[in-house]
Amino acid sequence: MDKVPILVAGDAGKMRLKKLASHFESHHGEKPEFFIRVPGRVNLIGEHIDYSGYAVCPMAIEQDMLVAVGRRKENGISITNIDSKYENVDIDLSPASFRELLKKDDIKWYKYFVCGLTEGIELVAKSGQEHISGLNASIWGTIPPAAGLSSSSALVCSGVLAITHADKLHLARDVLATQSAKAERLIGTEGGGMDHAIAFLAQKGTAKLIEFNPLRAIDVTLPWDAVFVIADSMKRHNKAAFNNYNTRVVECKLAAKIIAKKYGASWRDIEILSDVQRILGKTLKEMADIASQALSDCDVSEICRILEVSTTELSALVKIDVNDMRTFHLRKRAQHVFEEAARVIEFQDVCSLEGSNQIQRLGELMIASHRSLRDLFDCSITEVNHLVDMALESGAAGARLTGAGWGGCVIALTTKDEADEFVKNLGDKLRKVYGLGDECDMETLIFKTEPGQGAAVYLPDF
Ligand code: NG1
Repeated sequence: MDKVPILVAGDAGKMRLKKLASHFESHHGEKPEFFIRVPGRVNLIGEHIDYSGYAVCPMAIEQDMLVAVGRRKENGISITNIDSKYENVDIDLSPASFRELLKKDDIKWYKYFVCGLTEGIELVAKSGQEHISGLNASIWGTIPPAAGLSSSSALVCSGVLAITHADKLHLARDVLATQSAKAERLIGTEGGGMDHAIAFLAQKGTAKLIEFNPLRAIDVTLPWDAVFVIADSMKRHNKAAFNNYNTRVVECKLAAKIIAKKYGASWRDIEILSDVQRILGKTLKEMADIASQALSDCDVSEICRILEVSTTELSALVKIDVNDMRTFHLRKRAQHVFEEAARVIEFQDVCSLEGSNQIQRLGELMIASHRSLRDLFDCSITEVNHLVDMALESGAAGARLTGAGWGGCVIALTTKDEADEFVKNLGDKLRKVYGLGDECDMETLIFKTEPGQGAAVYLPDF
């Protein structure tokens, strides 16, 4: 697979690079050598299924993390942010000091970048290359944090790319994506690989079907008249601060093991729901039926009884202390995963077969996806459900929660002809509901989005 492109910025991009370069120079006392740009993403469909091994359909967005980078002779790394609400930090540039910092429970914005540096250094070490002693970095992010648009992963990917590029290690984009997904788990969330994959594999003008094991990105050409709009519920959810995301990961793993055991497969080797589907040789529809028959809500003792293991053994199998968990909603979670995986395939099919009612069919799939996230996966909240309803009342063909959930953004589908009116209608509703005055720039809360470019390196030519 090819490498991250090294580009020269266009006029608009150059203005931003210059501003970041001047911030960099005033903090680090020298000019940056290069810039890294990693986009955020919006997931069109396929939510909470990447960590079960199923394909998802995201696209990169315009909002991004821009990082100015310079090597330095002295040991250590100095990280600053153009936004002064994010504190600066100086640390040793060594995996040991990174791991020490990541072990602490406090939530600091730069930890995501440090996760990326940690795994980036690992890649450099594996390549047999010497890694540089020090690095200066200044960051400018435009992705709203904790809003389901992958700001954290963009920061992680930036860390991996910054250190490997500084060390002159130009790796294939899929390798960088895989290592970045591994890196983000250092923060404590057991996420899938969607965000890092689209960050590195995105291409302007096309959404991507991202498949896992092995990682692959296939173009999904959206209907010519489709317009996607992101709307923000203004509710934030930092998934590293709560265990609800990891709980869903564990529920899906346990569902996979229990189905495998009930169907006589070697359940200890089964990690994820797509494994059990493959072993049983069933369709997604058949798997959804199996989930509704073979699974139910269970507590820890019930799961231990079914799998014939102790709680200690169970905790080791799913890599968390199961005693911290009460009820596992295995049926609902697995049913969502199999049905959502089928919706992704249908979404791609509808996109590839031009027809008169493409938009309507895509919209229906998005609505079904949202209902499933709300009712089966329990990862939506009242405000997000309300936003989806308002988007549909304002004329969207479909709308759904995007990203991990429990707050964040909604992605809505409309058409070229109706997009402006839709944005205005929904904007007016949001103003009323959120009680926003005329001074509020609605474009930060509701905006059209198009498939953007993946990660790139920029060299200063000014
Ligand atoms: P966001 O929205 O960035 O928190 C998370 C996971 C994805 C995926 C989605 C739900 C990480 C880094 N990201 O995304 O892998 O599982 O939730 O579809 O864990």
